[in-house]
Amino acid sequence: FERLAGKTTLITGASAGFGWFTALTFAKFGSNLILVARREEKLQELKKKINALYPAVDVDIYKLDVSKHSEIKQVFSDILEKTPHIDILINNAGLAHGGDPVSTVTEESMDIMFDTNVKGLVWVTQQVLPGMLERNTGHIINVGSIAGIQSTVLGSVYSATKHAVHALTESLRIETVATNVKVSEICPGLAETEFAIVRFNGDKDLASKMYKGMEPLTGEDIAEIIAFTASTHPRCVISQSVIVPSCQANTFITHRRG
Ligand code: NDP
Ligand code: 8X3
Repeated sequence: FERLAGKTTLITGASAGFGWFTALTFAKFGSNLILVARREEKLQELKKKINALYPAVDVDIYKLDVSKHSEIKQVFSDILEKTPHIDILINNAGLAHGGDPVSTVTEESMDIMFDTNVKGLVWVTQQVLPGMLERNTGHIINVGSIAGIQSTVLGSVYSATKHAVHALTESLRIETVATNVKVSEICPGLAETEFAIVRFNGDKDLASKMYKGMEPLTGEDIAEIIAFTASTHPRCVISQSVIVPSCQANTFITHRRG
């Protein structure tokens, strides 16, 4: 992962789960960091941890709700004024809100998921991509999902948002093909983070049932894949990776004990 040293990486959704562990992994290999999420206190905790473990790494944190376009414009004017050169953008912030079918999904759930997972990703990309194109170098890594390949049982609209992430990632790769900007998509399967707790509105018992009788992926597993994706030779792009726990064959088939 030595190609990460001295780079500047912006991670959305760094206050928990994949984003948190990706920040720690990138810091370990010497990348400076810009970390954004809504929970500033969690970002402060992470910054403190990274400062203690890797004192040579610069860490800036910004409170940002990526579902709010005007907030993105405001916060990025500060980010880009301080750090105009961002090498790697990891569009990771995202969530599932409930698990309702198409027939009953609410307007609130639709808006939260599309505004965060799809629109937020586009608005953040619009802030960072122009600089990358101007410098003719950079890497955008979008966190999609296995649900963006095959819809999940509980995830009608969530799956739709992750299918949209896939489509946008492909479009972005087409749009940047004549440049040295790389575009990658990471599609994890079942991973135990705060994801299920958020999906089930804080119900930890319901959340833990998602992983009953199986060993899910961890935030560290996905962080390692993202770091590897960001570390390949400039001529080499990992366009899409699907990462599942060894007991998960695809979206539908997971082997569980008992
Ligand atoms: P977590 O819930 O652990 O982390 C989600 C992160 O996204 C948090 O840091 C949260 O920060 C941030 N976030 C959510 N909404 C917003 C918002 N509006 N603005 C800014 N940040 C936001 O989940 P994961 O780490 O598992 O999820 C990360 C990504 O991986 C998501 O895109 C998810 O869809 C995807 N994914 C997850 C899988 C899983 O099984 N866990 C599988 C496949 C994909 P805060 O609340 O502080 O804003
Ligand atoms: C999340 C995948 O299967 O947990 O992106 O809904 S799943």
